[in-house]
Amino acid sequence: MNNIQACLFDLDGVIVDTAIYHYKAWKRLANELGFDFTEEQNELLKGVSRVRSLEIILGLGGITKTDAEKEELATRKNDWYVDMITRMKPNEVLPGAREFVQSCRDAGLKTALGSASKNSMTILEKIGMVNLFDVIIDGNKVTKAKPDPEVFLNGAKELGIDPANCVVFEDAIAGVEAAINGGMKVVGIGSPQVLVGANLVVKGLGEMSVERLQAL
Ligand code: B16
Ligand code: MG
Repeated sequence: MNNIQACLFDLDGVIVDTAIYHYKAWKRLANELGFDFTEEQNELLKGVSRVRSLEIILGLGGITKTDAEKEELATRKNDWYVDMITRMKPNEVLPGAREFVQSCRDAGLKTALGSASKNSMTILEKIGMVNLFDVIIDGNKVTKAKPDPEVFLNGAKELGIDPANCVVFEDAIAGVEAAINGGMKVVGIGSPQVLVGANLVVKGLGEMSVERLQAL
């Protein structure tokens, strides 16, 4: 039996599905730049930072931009994205996510958010989940992107829990690797073929229970 004392959650793809809003905003930007951007290509951006996402999109369109132009483009995309997420409702939480985070807390486990998104607070406020996390580490608080473990190690440190006693919930392969690199257990949300290395892979937090954590 392990000694899990804290659960650290990625946001996009684990608690909510904001990928569709990211996609709409990036597609609008690509179209304005004169090329298309498909939903399949959007998969490349999961868990990736805003700046890196823009670089991937510019690469797909075969376009080169200066750093100043890149900043302007990323801001333009983010303004459209923020416009959409500020209209999010509590019923957009993924099935079982709110209940599982609450059951972790009821069982005496600490909870933290570990997300690459600089818009994490806006999303948590809109879905009414700010108070379900003891610690919130978002894209404004880290300098290194996943698979670097910084986001999760900072979460564990702020919680005061040893990384070996933490479990991370992640939908992106870079996030699964970040958890492993940080010496933590990891539950993948998605496909076992993609999320290689996870201790367990489920389709969503609705399949999780505190009891299942003991078998990791
Ligand atoms: P923002 P996560 C990530 O969130 C998203 O998966 C990724 O698609 C996005 O580019 C990134 O946040 C940055 O988001 O532009 O809002 O700062 O999966 O780490 O919760
Ligand atoms: Mg994610």
